Amino acid sequence: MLSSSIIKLVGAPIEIGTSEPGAVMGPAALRTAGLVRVLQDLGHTVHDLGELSPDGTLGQRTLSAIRAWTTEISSMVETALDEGHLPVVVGGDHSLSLGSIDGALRHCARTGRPLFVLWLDAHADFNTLETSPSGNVHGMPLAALCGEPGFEALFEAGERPLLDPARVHLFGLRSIDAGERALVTQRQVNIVDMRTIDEFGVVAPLRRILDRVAAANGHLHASFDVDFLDPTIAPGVGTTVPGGATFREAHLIMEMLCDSGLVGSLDVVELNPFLDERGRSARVLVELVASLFGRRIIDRPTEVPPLET
Ligand code: Z70
Ligand code: MN
Ligand code: MN
Ligand code: MN
Repeated sequence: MLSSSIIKLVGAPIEIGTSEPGAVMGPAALRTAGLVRVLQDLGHTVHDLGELSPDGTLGQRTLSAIRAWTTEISSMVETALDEGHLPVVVGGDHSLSLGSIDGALRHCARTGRPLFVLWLDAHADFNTLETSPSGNVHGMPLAALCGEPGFEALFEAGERPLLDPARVHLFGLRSIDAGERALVTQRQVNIVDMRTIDEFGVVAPLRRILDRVAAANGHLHASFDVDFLDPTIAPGVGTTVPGGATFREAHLIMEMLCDSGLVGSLDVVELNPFLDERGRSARVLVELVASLFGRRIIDRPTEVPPLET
């Protein structure tokens, strides 16, 4: 994480993309768990833009209501990046990434840097309106961003930069629908699934991704879905999938991302405080964000020193 950048924090309490109510309370729970204070205590300047609430979306569950969110989030993220700041969007369901990644793409289109996405999630979120078994838009944002057909209603009319599926890295995948499985293969999306993590741990696969982004001088957008974590440490999410990342794996990932200095924008999504247990999930998320933004146990040497004899 670049220590010089100002963090632009915005809440996106959207839950139109999911069938499980409660994600609307996500930003409030993260604030209650101390998100802003933790970042400030690490020495960061936080510009807290509060919670977005696009006109005409209250009570609406339509694609055009999602478009209103996409448009607002996108312009906030693009502006923040243009100003050299680091946007953090806290949700809210995963359909908010339509906006954050669209904004990052627009910014990158001007700077010429390639955009890479690290999608920390149990799911691929690469369904189309045709492949989706649920119809929930939070299972579709990557397909929409990569230009799969049928998503015109989610974006403002006119040209938009598309995400290159070959620059998307799914990480932690362990639940995928048949249609999206075929599609991610066809589009050559990069996948580190749970089996890979079980075989090799998180370090080797993540280092490969970070090396690739660094070699391309890319902008890395990290999108963190709570269900990436094992439900035993983060039960506060609409769709729990067993076999998720452990507390230690998740922290290590955040520490490696921090050390890399490559993350230029971040989403924290799908926290559902209504389903949480005494704030546990919100607290874990705040801890993880702290690790991403520079909290460490000790300023460590790069190698464990040899024992003195
Ligand atoms: C399923 C669908 C999903 C998040 C659940 C689930 C998608 N593949 N995404 N939770 N974040 O309905 O498309
Ligand atoms: Mn997701
Ligand atoms: Mn720009
Ligand atoms: Mn998910």
